[in-house]
Amino acid sequence: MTINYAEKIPNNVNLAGERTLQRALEHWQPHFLNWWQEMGPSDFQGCDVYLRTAVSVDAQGWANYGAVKMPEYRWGIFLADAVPERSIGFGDSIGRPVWQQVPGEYRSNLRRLIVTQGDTEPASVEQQRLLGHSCPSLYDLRNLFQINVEEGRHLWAMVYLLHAYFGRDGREEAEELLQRHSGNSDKPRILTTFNEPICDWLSLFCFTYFTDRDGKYQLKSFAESAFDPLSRTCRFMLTEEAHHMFVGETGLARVVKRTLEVIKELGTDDPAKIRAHGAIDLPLVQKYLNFWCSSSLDLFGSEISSNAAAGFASGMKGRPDESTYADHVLTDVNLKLDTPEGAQDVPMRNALNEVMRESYLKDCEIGLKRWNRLIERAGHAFRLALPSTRFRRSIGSWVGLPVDPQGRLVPREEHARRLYEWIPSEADHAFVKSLMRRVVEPGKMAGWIAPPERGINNLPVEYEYVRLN
Ligand code: BYC
Ligand code: FE
Ligand code: FE
Repeated sequence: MTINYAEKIPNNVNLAGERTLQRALEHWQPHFLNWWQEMGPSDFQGCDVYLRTAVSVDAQGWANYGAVKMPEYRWGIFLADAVPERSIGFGDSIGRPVWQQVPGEYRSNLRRLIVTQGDTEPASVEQQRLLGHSCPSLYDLRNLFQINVEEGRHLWAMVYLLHAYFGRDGREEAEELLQRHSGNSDKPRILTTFNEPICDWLSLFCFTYFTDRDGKYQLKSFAESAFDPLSRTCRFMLTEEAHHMFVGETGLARVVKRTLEVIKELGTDDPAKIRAHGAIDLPLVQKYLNFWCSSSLDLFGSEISSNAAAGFASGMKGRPDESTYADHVLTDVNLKLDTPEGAQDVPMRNALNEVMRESYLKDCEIGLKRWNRLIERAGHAFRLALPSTRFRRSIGSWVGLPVDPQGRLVPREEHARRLYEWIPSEADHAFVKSLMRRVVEPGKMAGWIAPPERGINNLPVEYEYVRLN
């Protein structure tokens, strides 16, 4: 399945064979490019960036590396190969053939899911728009831009589905995806996390660690979908997602590593002294983890959700890795949920957001183990941890309750007084921001972060990944 790059819109869906659709997408394309210029990375648009571009959707062929100016990146429409005779894997219609068109009764729900997914992609690019100015190295700058162009392509993926399968409503939604903006008070992005500012690289690493990982889980659940074009699109998107989470995990590891070096150099882990030396103390890293993890936990929706039940019943949205479960119908099973009112038995289909959140959290633990191993090897007792799922929730049964990061209910007054022991205060943000000075000499790193273990695509770390001209 080689991608056709000869056309205006690179694709592997035989777009040339569907003239009306092709014209509609070619009409949307300049709107996207305008959005990229206005809301995408500020500056750097004329620089050569060492980017990877998909050349085919199979495992061997997809990554092609080379110097590209971002506005010339070949955004397009790439679906993973169809699975022959694929049938629905779960829910009420299990075993029936998957859908190549959208069944009328599911149209509005499916459109809502695709629009919500699509909305997050450009939102993240908007959130990260100014970070290039304060990059800790050219290597990091290149990674930021790689993520940004791929999130732009993920928007293309959802816009293709809207245009190809949802008629006029779909085309209108595609326009609106470029009109809502992250943090805009009139037209914000749909999900809260995507309206949070990302003003520094520590936030970027937390975002790509926690929030892109929500992307991984949501995409996995869509990869199971009975709507086959959605499944195929998401299967290919998942191959791109791995790098985004890699940037988060290794970015945080490098911050921890550098801090440990400074602790050793100074012979103290006193946060004030670490900060005075221009590094980020570990308790501050913990506050950032608390903030972005709790925000990302909301992205799974309420623990008890009729939307989740309807999505599963119909076949629209499965569980990530559905085939690893024994029961794919879930009509007579309950899940015991921990609510502020005590344990509650909930029909499993209604509790699937929580099931997903639990598997997500297990995946989140992996990085924590690695970072803590670095700390342990350096001989320190400090450990980083994930906050409790009850902490700082804006969605679900723990909404607004005064809970500490360990999950204990505390008096409201204490919660208000201690909140900024748990998440970054204004002063913490200001401190981290003060460290964010641009370092662009090839191979050089800012003082708050250790160099990566290796460069991109077997190139040395010193390679000039972005040519600033
Ligand atoms: N903020 O039944 P409920 C990614 C709304 S990340 C604001 O509890 P449901 C990426 C919800 O929309 C992956 N609103 O939840 C990462 C609903 O509103 P309506 C993004 C929220 O529907 C980094 C109401 O509350 N993909 O790809 O079962 C960089 C009640 O909903 C939030 C998706 O999200 C929130 N956090 O599940 C780039 C997949 N949470 O409809 C990219 C598509 C809930 O009643 N979306 N609400 O007005 C979905 O599958 C579902 O919409 C959700 C919510 C999982 C988000
Ligand atoms: Fe994405
Ligand atoms: Fe991503």
